[in-house]
Amino acid sequence: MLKLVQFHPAFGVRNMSPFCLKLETYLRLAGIAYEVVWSSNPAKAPKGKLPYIVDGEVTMGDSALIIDYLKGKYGDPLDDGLSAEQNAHVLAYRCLFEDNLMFPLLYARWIDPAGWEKMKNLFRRMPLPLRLIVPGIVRKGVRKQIYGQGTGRHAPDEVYRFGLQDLAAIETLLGDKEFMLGAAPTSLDATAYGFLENLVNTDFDNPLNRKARATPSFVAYCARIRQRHFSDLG
Ligand SMILES: N[C@@H](CCC(=O)N[C@@H](CS)C(=O)NCC(=O)O)C(=O)O
Repeated sequence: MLKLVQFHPAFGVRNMSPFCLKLETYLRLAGIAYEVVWSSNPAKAPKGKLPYIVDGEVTMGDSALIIDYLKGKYGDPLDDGLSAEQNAHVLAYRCLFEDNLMFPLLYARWIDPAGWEKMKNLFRRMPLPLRLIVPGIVRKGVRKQIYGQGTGRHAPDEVYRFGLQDLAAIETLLGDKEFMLGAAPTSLDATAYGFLENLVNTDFDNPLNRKARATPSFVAYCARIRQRHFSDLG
């Protein structure tokens, strides 16, 4: 059976990595059988990041490449009937989440002192002296990544303003629909749920989490996907 290698559950959500939760959601929405292999070491992944899959002889990293591979091998029950315009929306909004909102989200967790206070707990089971050294190294790596992308050069209120603009656009797209593009899920919903679940149902205290929790359509969307597609996990 296909193996999904991903981080352990944390902070009250199935996965605190939006990309791991995206891929697991995709597998569930598309009805592809899989088993989870838990990992806390992205260094062992083919591209140095989680999630990745092992499917027989195939070991593959990157959720977007993996979904393309899965569509080729198992068919495309989610996006098959989409028009060219709808496919363009899937791509554009996927990039809004993954290549834009991702950076304010990383900032809120790893750089904002309130987020960092919570994130430090992820390392609490490491043996000494690693527990004292590794958190700072990981945080420094994330800081470098955010600075390189550009978001890390902004003042906190500017970073959050960009993130809130993304959430406003996503709220507009969702409107009062069941899924991002209508009554049926598409692959965009895998990405959307991966991110929104992480904002609505974790208790980080920052403008992005607060906005997501205060947006009824986001709260209902996450509850709907949890109930329909993750209820077997309790
Ligand atoms: N483009 C990748 C992004 C995956 C990604 O950023 N994973 C993060 C967790 S959210 C990770 O493994 N970070 C560990 C690291 O960079 O060392 C995908 O779509 O799978």
